[in-house]
Amino acid sequence: MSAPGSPPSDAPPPAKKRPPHPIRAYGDRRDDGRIQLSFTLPVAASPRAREAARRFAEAMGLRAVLVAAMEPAGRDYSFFVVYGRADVTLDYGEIEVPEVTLPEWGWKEINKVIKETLHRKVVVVGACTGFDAHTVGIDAIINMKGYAGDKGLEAYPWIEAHNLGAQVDNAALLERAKELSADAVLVSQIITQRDVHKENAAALIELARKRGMRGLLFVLGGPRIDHKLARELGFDAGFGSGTKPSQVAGYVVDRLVARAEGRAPAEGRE
Ligand code: B12
Repeated sequence: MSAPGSPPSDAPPPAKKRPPHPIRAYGDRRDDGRIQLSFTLPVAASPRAREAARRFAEAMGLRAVLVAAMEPAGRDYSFFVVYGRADVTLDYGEIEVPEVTLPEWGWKEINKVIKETLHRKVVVVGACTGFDAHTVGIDAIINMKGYAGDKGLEAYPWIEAHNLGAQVDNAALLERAKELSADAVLVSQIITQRDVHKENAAALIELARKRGMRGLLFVLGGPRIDHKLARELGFDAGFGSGTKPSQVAGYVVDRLVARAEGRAPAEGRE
């Protein structure tokens, strides 16, 4: 747990200049720039299709292109694997990505911190929202059995967890969060076709703002979600593939404790 008086754990770290660190793709030798790329074209497999794949990769800027595999992928479609050289150098030193800072707490410690610091149960409400019916991810976080040997939030005596399941409307989720006086709202978005996850997640935050509920903690999760995207969509934090329930519980409790100690303001609270 962060010491009282220390900066909130989701505050951006102080800007520190990293030394230049140029990187190129690694194929057979360091800095050779060789990469492998796969894609599908809407043409039947044939010598012309193979040449189309080569030109396609060249048009993307690859040099010395080799079409390593061409496989039919249904009628009138072909799947290609190409190798080529990308003359791209990046300065790794310039790359900054916001990351969720998590306390290193296990089940026992999280319960202890809630009991001794907040003196009440933490209430979370979660759902897979919109058209999305993929419940396995939110179940992994909330349900008793948990994920990868890590107990789910329902297994924490000091957390009251409500899993609303699949295809939950944003308005219904907020309504339930209000009824339950929830501390945190957990949202799962698995379907990303046509960026529906972004649209749906941003709409939830917009609605929460309109209803004066943005002071709750909003956490977004799913295989294509990361902290940066979640922050851009207006959430407090984002979690991707392989997330364990104790990481989510630790994050939520750390934030609530930080707020209780006056180290972190509730976002959007007027
Ligand atoms: C199982 C499955 C289904 C099941 C879902 C059953 C259920 N009750 O969930 C069924 C058969 C219903 C289904 C249907 C469809 N599916 Co499907 N499905 C899958 C599949 C095979 C596995 C998903 C899964 O369970 N993963 C396991 C869990 C544990 O992982 P996870 O979701 O990533 O969750 C972890 C993290 O992301 C994170 N997390 C997730 N949510 C949250 C939330 C919070 C708050 C936090 C903190 C963390 C967190 O923590 C979890 C644990 O680490 C995937 C392919 C794949 N291999 O991933 C396709 C997949 C997701 N499905 C896909 C599609 C397209 C569909 C359909 C549209 C197909 C169709 N044409 O009908 C429908 C959509 C139905 C709908 N309305 O949503 C695509 C999505 C493509 C895209 N990018 O949009 C995938 C990727 C398959 C593919 N390659 O095309 N599907």
